[in-house]
Amino acid sequence: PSAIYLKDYRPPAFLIERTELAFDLHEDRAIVEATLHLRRNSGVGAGEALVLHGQELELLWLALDGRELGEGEYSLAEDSLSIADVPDQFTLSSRCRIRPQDNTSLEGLYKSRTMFCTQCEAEGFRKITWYLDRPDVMAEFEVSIEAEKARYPVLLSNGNPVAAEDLGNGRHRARWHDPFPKPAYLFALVAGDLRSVDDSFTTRGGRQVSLRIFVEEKDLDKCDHAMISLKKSMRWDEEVYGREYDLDIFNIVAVDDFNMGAMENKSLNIFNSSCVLCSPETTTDKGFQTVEAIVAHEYFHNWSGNRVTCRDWFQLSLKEGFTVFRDAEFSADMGSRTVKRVEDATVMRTAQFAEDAGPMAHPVRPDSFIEISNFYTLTVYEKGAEVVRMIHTLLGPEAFRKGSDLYFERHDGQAVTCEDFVLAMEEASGTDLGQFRRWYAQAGTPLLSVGGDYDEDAQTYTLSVRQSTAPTPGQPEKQPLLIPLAVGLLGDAGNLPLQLEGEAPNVESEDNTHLVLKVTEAEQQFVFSGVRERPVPSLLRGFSAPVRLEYNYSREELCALMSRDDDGFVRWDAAQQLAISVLQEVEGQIREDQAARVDPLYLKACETLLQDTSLDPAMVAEMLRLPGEGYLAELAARRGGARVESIHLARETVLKALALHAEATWLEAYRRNVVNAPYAPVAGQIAARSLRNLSLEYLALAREEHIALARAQYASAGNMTDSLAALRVISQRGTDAQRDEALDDFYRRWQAEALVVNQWLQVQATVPGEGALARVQGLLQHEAFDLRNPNKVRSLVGGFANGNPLQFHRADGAGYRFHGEVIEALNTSNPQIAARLLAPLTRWRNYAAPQGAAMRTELERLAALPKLSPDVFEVLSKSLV
Ligand code: B3K
Ligand code: ZN
Repeated sequence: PSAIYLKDYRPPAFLIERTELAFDLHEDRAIVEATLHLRRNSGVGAGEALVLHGQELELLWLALDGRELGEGEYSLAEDSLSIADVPDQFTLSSRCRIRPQDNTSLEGLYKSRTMFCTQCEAEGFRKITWYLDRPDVMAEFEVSIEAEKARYPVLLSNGNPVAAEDLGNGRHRARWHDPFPKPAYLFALVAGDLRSVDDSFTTRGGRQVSLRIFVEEKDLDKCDHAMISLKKSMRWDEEVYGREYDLDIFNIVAVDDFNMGAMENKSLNIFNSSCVLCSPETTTDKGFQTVEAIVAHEYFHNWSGNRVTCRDWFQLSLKEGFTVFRDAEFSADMGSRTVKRVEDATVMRTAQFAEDAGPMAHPVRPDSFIEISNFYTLTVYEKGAEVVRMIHTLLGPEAFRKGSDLYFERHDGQAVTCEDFVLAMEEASGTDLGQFRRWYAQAGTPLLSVGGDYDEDAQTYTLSVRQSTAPTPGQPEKQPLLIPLAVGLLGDAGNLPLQLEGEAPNVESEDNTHLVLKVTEAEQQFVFSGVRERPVPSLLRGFSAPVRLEYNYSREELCALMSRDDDGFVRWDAAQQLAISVLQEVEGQIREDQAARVDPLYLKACETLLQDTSLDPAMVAEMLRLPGEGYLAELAARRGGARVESIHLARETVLKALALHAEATWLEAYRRNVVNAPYAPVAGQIAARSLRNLSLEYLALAREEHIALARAQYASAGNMTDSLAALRVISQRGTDAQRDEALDDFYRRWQAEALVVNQWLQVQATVPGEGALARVQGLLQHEAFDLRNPNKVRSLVGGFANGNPLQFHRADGAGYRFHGEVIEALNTSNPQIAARLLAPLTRWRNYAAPQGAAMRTELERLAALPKLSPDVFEVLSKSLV
């Protein structure tokens, strides 16, 4: 496999105006007839041959303008079909045989349990028929689907239904027409025995849209939340972005076997069932929030992605970064803005920064790839969203809205680039984003090192800021970026008014205590005047840029920020930094064989926080949740290599100290935060459950007797959030017998609910102790497990690698070997999932001996296998250089 480059982009030599597809679906095959109305792209394709994409297609027949082509008139290669001499305008018709039943890659047309469905993004359409499978080729689609009526009563595609016929022989046919030209990656088809929950929405402009969520009959009672979320999203996009829905139908279909969360196909969104089905009995609070966010995300794509799409896959963040920003703001508006920001910052700092520091590091707009499926990453999605957020911060909400209006209006119906987005933002706002553009091209996480200096006589406070970005693969030199650095200064009695020397009085925020500094140089100073006392700087407020921030705070200063700053993100961050500094200190003591001593200052600060009932319990919970072992390992990598055992021990030591120090307060928080109202996934209840269940975790650590609380909670829980939280505590902290009893009971109760069983698999993957690997290996054979189902693989295998650090990183390398063997099997059946599972092993450079070396050994073993998929090949080869 070889790389393709952004710099080699060329417009298509041919365009397709109309695409007619006819599917004939059978139990052992599908026949696909396609008629493409093609024409040369003026000025580009003169004299060029027509080259179509195709994969795993059996070509049965081919005709140009109605005349069948003989073997000498076209040529077939591995993944392409070329015809040398074609007119400037013509139709090309083909008939192919494909085998959806055997398609385990879950890309193209495949079968999920009893239904046919499709996943075409990025390049899956070429597994359906010969085509110009690239996003800058947009066509109007007409689709007919024929199938057995009894097995597949529901036949769906994009756009509007135009006909339904009974064919008399037990088969029937439906025809669909999508009036909006679209790239092939937005095509979708579903055929199955499905029921629907129906509703409707009237747009601001008065269009009546029929909304339907299609599921298997048994899941009809789990669609309400997704439907409510859909209607909220439709309203929100009208109110916040002025975007209305544009067809009379919007359909969602839930499928069990799906590589990603969901897919925004025009008017026919296909969802992983885990991202649409919800009920209080089977779904956690987190699950409800995920469903709301993903329904919104896919809906928002109708404008940011479908009406305006990407010119090529290097521009993926154009639609994904923007749409993630949109869904994040939606979630913030629906729930708690600060909690949402903290969650997103956590994903950035723990997972995206790790990607940026690893062998697969790439810019938000990558400049090369081998397999595009490997670039649906946290960098393209989440960092891409942070880049859009920074534009929002720099422009302000009104100018940003003008920019998005201009972008949508100017590019409606087009396939465009990230540059087009930035240009629209620049033009509408009059802001120069010249230097800012580097965020799209430069990989890696910038480091901001900040120092503060107070001059009591002059009453000035100087922030000295240095920025730098470490080299990433292929990018040894880095340039300074434009970084919006939101700051405040915390004084004894609250946040101080800010006045930058030499600038007009700060009017940016009402109380003048918040300011966004524009960092543009490698080194820069900002002087505040009229500062009457020595302040504690409150930095990177609201996580104003996706950077690592270094400031040498004392623990007292962190305590001050944590308890008194008026920025919620900074308070949380201070709590995290304090925890990290304590954890690192304890780890040092452990490694030196000293008695571990947890700083009482930290314990006291935490207890004070927990006692403060005026705070949002959700924030208190986030502040008292210790950073995970994976993140601590990532930090340790920069300090000489992570040692999993001492990191684990240190974390356990601090957890236990905090549990014991505040035992009575934890118990009080546990009792206080009980929710008596009927279950609802609303911010207030979610917050209470979150702090209550965190309290339970600490209590179980403080004293064995408190396991009884978890068992009682498990026995009486009326919702999945509380039930699963209790099960986790029992499995992590209870005796073997208590654990086995609870796990058996849980399975017996929920074995008919696949999504709940996945949670059960995940809980087991994280059970501590030597036996963990054997348990996980055993579960691979369990009736509830299926290697072909990505959700199950993620729960069990992903759950073990990411959620059981001590056992995954066993010194004997058995955890890595097990993981590698699963990847080996998936390399053949589902390359996308195989490549994703490689991520934890690619971090081998972060780990000290013996783990680091053993991880590398496993990667080398895999690299030596014959027949690697391009997906797996790309990750392996980049990880081993
Ligand atoms: N656009 C899809 C992702 C498709 C993944 C293809 N490998 C989901 C989303 O981001 O909305
Ligand atoms: Zn998306």
